[in-house]
Amino acid sequence: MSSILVSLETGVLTITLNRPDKLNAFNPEMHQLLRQALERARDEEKVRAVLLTAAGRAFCAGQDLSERNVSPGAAPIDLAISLGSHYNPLVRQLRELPKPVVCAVNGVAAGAGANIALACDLVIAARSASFVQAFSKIGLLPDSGGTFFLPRLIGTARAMGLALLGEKLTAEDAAQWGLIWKVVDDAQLMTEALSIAEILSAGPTKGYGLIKKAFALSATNTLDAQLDLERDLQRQAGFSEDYREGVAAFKEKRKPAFKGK
Ligand code: LHQ
Repeated sequence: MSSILVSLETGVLTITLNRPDKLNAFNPEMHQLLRQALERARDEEKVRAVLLTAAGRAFCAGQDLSERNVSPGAAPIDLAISLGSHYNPLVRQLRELPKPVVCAVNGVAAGAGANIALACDLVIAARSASFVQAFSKIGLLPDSGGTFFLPRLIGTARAMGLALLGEKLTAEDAAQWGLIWKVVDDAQLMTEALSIAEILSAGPTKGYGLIKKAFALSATNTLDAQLDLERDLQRQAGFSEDYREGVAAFKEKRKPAFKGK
């Protein structure tokens, strides 16, 4: 059974983490297949939004801790190799994909699993889901962008509490804290997530890509630099077919037919 399932329907590429008996923990194969699926999302014009979710009761338990011999007696392992070759490229790929990525968190998201979810553009969680910065429980620090995303999303006080204590944050608290977009009843998760992904897949894809770029750069820009960036990106957006269609549809009081061009 493949550790990643991929299907394309109405412009939405649904990617499902599929190691449910391992709580969808990452092993090298799952990394490789996920990266390939995201490359497909980038390259195929038909793909206009991505929906990332997972099979079974968990979203993802982070690194598969049973993969290696980590024990007091064993030789030390260089974790930078795993981050450099797997997790960091994955986070960059999600952030740099010029198409929106919706993440439907169906259950617990722990360690790198939580931070991969937060690297997506719009996170929707089932009421029974939770987020755990489990790293400190095993002597590590949040990785996969955790130390970047957490303080920016919820402020340093809450980010530090989560990172130091490694406690479970319920999906409801995550939504209330502004860590994620929203929480829905478990039974509604996939319907709601798919409906959002379909709205996005029928939207102005180029404009969405530019929104992602502007937000990414705002993390380090001054206001002056960001204003210049908005000017430059808006020039590009204004040259898109979808901008012309959007304005025409508004004037004609009809629904726009965006082509993602
Ligand atoms: C697992 C795992 C798991 C294997 C549960 N692996 N089996 C990057 C670079 C390189 C190296 C280091 O890491 C990283 C990034 C990281 O992600 S580090 C953080 C790794 N992840 C964790 O530390 C999470 C560990 N798991 C947990 O804290 C809990 O299991 C969670 C909160 C995910 C779920 O709790 P429960 O719902 O209470 O389930 P459980 O604890 O009973 O787990 C169920 C089974 O899944 C159990 O196996 P068993 O044979 O007893 O049924 C766990 O051992 C196994 N499992 N996570 N990451």
